Amino acid sequence: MDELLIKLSRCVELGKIDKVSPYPPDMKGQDGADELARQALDKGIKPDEILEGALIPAMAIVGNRFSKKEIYVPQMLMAAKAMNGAMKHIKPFFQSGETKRKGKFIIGTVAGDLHDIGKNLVAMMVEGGGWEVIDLGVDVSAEKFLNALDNNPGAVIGLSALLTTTMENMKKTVTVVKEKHPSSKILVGGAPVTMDYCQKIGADFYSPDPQGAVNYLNQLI
Ligand code: B1M
Repeated sequence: MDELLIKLSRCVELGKIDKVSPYPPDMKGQDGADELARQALDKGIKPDEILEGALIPAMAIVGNRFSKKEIYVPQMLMAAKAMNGAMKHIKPFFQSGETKRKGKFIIGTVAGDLHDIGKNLVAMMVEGGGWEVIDLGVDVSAEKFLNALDNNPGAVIGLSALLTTTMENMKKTVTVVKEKHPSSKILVGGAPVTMDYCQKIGADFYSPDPQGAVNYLNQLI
């Protein structure tokens, strides 16, 4: 692999955003994901190759480390920021159609629930996994999820809930969405949610963490 891509991958893994970013301290003053992605494109490396060869594998390493509790939320956030630093150079190629995403993922925290830290981490990791993410935010009604799916046929839906009281609204959302789109796929997660609950409400998959969500989506393609 090109030396630039190896370096870029390492920057994303370690959360080195750009040259001026002081994190991680032992990389101070060095180019980060932002500069290296630009240099890779300028060198003629295709955006697909940057994505598939450096950015997505780096985020998968980060996600797996987080699942194994080898790293925690702050490190994951830094990696996602570094990924975004590189992605700003790649995004125009998505818009022009030269580079394709794996699919669309609609995510939101269910009605009545304002917790969004976990939901945002899942959104960032899924985007880092090569998917287009439509983030509906927090306190999202079943109707809003349905409307988003109507406007983005074939998208996978992700529901997050952090309260035992709002988990009920996951059930409502699954019912409303599946009634109109029986073949749609719905992924659920959040601290009080379990595989048992997922099956009980007729959702398709439960993941305890962001990488599990990425793995589930990837096996749908
Ligand atoms: Co609230 N809160 N909170 N809170 N809060 C909890 C969840 C609670 C467990 C605290 C406690 O009592 N010990 C408790 C819930 C009890 C229960 O129902 N079982 C609780 C409560 C009661 C409340 C209020 C009702 C408090 C009150 O006002 N009386 C209130 C409710 C507001 C509302 O939503 N309507 C409330 C409010 C808040 C704040 C606004 C202050 C703030 C949220 C800020 C924000 O999100 N922007 C807050 C916070 C921060 C927490 C705690 C401390 C932390 C939650 C968090 O962000 N964790 C939490 C206690 C705790 O967990 N220690 C607590 C970190 C995050 C990375 O983890 O969200 O689990 P998590 O996400 C994980 C996985 O679950 C998974 O991936 C993430 C990374 O591994 N995941 C998915 C999440 N979504 C996924 C979706 C997927 C797949 C995986 O696929 C789609």
